This record gives sequence, C-alpha cells and structure tokens, in this order.
Amino acid sequence: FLSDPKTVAIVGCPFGGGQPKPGVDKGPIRLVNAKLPEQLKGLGWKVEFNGHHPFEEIDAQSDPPIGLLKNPRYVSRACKAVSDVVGAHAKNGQLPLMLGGDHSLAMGSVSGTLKQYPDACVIWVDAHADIHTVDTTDTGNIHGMPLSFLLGLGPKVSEFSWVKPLLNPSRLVYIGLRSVDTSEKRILKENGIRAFSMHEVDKYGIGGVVDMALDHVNPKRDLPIHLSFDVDALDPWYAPSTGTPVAGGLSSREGHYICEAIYQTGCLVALDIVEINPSLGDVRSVEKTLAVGCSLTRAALGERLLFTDTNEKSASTLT
Ligand code: Z70
Ligand code: MN
Ligand code: MN
Ligand code: MN
Repeated sequence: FLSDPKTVAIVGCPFGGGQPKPGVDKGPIRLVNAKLPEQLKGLGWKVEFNGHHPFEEIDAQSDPPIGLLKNPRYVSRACKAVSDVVGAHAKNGQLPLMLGGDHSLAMGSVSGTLKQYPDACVIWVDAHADIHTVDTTDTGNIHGMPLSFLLGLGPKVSEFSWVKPLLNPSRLVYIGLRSVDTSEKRILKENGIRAFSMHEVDKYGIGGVVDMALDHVNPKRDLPIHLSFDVDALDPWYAPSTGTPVAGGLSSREGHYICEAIYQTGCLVALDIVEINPSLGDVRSVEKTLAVGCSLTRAALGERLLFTDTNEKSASTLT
C-alpha cells in the first residue's frame, strides 16, 4: 500500500480537548523530544515531520456543551484538521503516525485513513471501548466516544456532520479492554463487534488473541490496517503517565507483540499513539511512559528483537 521509499509522516497533535486533564497535549512534543523521529530513521524509514499541528484554541465561552458533550466545537475542528492531514499523507503513499493528544483525535485519523482506504480495518488497543454515543456518555468526554461517530451510531450531532460513518462494525476489533461501561457493553453486543478483553488475553495468550483478531477483521491478510494504540491498554506499571490508568493491563511484551505481529502482516497503513500525559506522575513515571511510547511505535514500524526469525530459518533449513 505504501510508496517507495517507505515514508512515515509524523502528525503531532498537541490536543487534549476530548478529556479533562491538562498535560496530555504535551505528549507528542515530549515523544519528538525523546528522538522518536531519529529512532524511526534508524529503522530505515524516511521521516517527514514539519512541526506539530497548530490547533486553533476556542474559549469555553464560545464552546458550550452540546447535550453532555464537552468542548464539542474544539474537538470537532481539531479532528477535522487531523482527518484532512492524515488523509493527504495516506493519499501520498505515506504512513501517517498520529501522536496524541487524547483519543478523540482518532475520530480524525481513522476518518482520514478510511477516505483513502475504504476497506481498511481498525485494531483498537485500549483499556476502554471509546464507543459511547451522545445518548450513553456519562462524562461527556469525547475521547470516550470516537468510535460511535466513525460507526455512525446514536443520534447525529450537526457539529460533527463532517465525520462520515465509513467504518463497518465487522472491520473493527479491540484488544486489551477491561473498563467498559454497561451501555458500551450493550453497544458492542448489538452491533456484533468483536472484542478481546484482558480475559481473552489471559485465556488464549497474546499470540492467540492477535491471530483471532486478524482472522476476524482481515482473514486473508490483504486489507489495510489502521492500528490505534491507547497507551492505557498497557498495565499502569508500564505506562503510568496516562489520564485513566486501569489495573490489570497488557504487559510491555504483550503490547509490543501486538505491534510486531501487525507490522509483520505488511498491511499497516496508519498508526495512532495516544493518551501519554507527561504532567501525571513523577519524573521516572513520565520517562517510563515516553520510552514505552517510542518503543511501541518502533515495534509497529518494524523493529525486531533479532535480525532473523530463528524459528522460520530453522524450519526452512530442515526441509
Ligand atoms: C469512560 C468515559 C476513557 C480514556 C476513554 C472512560 C473513557 N468510558 N478514558 N479513554 N482514557 O468517560 O466515557
Ligand atoms: Mn506533513
Ligand atoms: Mn482510548
Ligand atoms: Mn483508554
């Protein structure tokens, strides 16, 4: 799907309007300061990064809630801009790497991917389901809602009419869930959306879960993949600096395995790394979370633990 030379276009999104905690907007800046672009160059990618995306601030006065939704105009405009930028990079054959910022931004990045690749599937790695509709949200935080907009669920909100419901529920799969609200469980059930919670990770192991997830959304391994990775999918031990840590998450290796296995399909066309908040936790926690954010990104973009897969090699040598 990608052009040669393989190019990753970093879309830095210093934005936190989809949730209440200050600091998540500094996530992308800190990831770039941690030399993420240089690390990706080291993996053989051409890296395009022209600075972080400037998001127009809208004061609370001119952005009152719509229903329960908080900062609706601010979020909608930011996501529309992200959709346009991500869509343009995808159209150029580049792999957009969206660095959040909060997960509402994926409403934009996934929209941009689907504009270029209408048959793309979405692998959503998260502790949360992020699928509340305008009717079911308790908090009004839009980072808990991006998938309902992408799927076209719930009542329409005219402010978000630019979001086209391009995602079919059969093309979405979750890994890592462990904090799903009752109304979200109902939405998943009613729409037949496949989800591998931490229970399934425990039961089948991460290798089995990733195989089953790919078999569901991408049975022939020929469809483009958008990987949306919320770092709170990881156990708080590995990613403490995030807005809503939930105990009992993915180990560092399980998170990396997901990224490595998706890279190995050769189908990855877009990646989100979101919800790192460098204002939460002590210096050590912040460093740890930034380091794992960089390392998950490298894993998704081809970093391997060995130069060759020794098992594959011996298998082919044996015959
Ligand atoms: C809850 C809500 C949430 C993070 C999504 C949690 C939402 N379901 N938190 N992502 N980090 O507010 O809707
Ligand atoms: Mn660019
Ligand atoms: Mn999320
Ligand atoms: Mn989450």
